[in-house]
Amino acid sequence: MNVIDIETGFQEKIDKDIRIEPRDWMPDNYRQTLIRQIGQHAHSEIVGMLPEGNWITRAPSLKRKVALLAKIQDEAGHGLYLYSAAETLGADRDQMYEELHTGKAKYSSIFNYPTLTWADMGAVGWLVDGAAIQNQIPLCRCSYGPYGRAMVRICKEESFHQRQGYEIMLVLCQGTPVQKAMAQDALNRFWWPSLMMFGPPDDVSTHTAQSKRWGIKRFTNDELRQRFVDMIVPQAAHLGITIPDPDIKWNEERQHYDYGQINWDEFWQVVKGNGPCNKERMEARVKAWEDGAWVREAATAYASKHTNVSNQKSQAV
Ligand code: FAQ
Repeated sequence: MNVIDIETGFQEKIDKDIRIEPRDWMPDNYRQTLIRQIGQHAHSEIVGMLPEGNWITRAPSLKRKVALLAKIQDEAGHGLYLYSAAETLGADRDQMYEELHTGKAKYSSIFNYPTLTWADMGAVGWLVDGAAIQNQIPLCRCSYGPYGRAMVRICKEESFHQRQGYEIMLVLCQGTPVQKAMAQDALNRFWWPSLMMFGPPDDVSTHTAQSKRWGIKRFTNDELRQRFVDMIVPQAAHLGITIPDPDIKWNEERQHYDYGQINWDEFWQVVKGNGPCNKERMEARVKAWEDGAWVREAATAYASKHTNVSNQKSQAV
């Protein structure tokens, strides 16, 4: 079989929705695209712990604190499944961390915005996890097996996160006028950055067309963004708060909500490292990595001692 036949066979498998597994042949660009996307996704989960971690010590009740801690631990778990999925493609985890810490690897723009009030914990769960779910449910059908399977569990947990975020918003919106104003302010600040999470518009997105052909992405960035808007508008109405976009209105012909212009300059500034918290986020990750050096050294020493002992035992047998 020549290379063209192998590539054709690979695409036929994808077109028939047959999963690609780690030991299967795959084009190098397919592998690299997945390592890039899964790596960025893993980094987003890990950096995404920081804006919420900011509120653990200030959660308004024990119940809220326990739920927030559990959510943040879930995000850590998601990062770990995703790093493992990238490793099945030959990526090296330490190198992925290195790329994050030196600013070479991207992570989601949304986590470079500050969380200023408790209501932001509601808005992050409702909007950020809500956007994550819209984007990630189709990824459960990703052509690459380990990524798709990791996404099934991740999506179940993200759905729970969204419910708890919405419930925080609901309680605030049914509370005092000051609490409701806090919820409105959180929506005002997180609305546009949440729309940006879906990535650049389709006519600018560099990877979408090829990723769709390969069954990595099932929908375009704009399609998923529209689904998100359609889901959130009635939920905001139920909460009794206003989306900060005067152009939001139901379009009978399209059977979708129209929405206003996204500030793509702001998006690219944040992606390039110039968002309100990029520097702070990276400093926190690098510090955590450096502070954890002794744990990694101890684990490596323990593992090598353990391996030596079991080698000696098997030699004795
Ligand atoms: N931020 O050609 P496209 C979460 C980059 S997890 C920064 O459209 P693609 C859980 C993109 O990488 C949230 N960069 O790219 C949680 C590319 O740059 P490159 C993360 C962005 O890959 C909740 C360039 O722009 N989710 O929230 C962004 O086809 C609460 C051109 O873009 C995932 O990662 C952005 N928003 O589509 C945790 C899901 N958008 O690599 C804690 C998986 C685009 O050429 C609390 N990823 N860029 O240098 C995906 O679905 C895709 O990668 C997209 C981007 C849709 C994000």
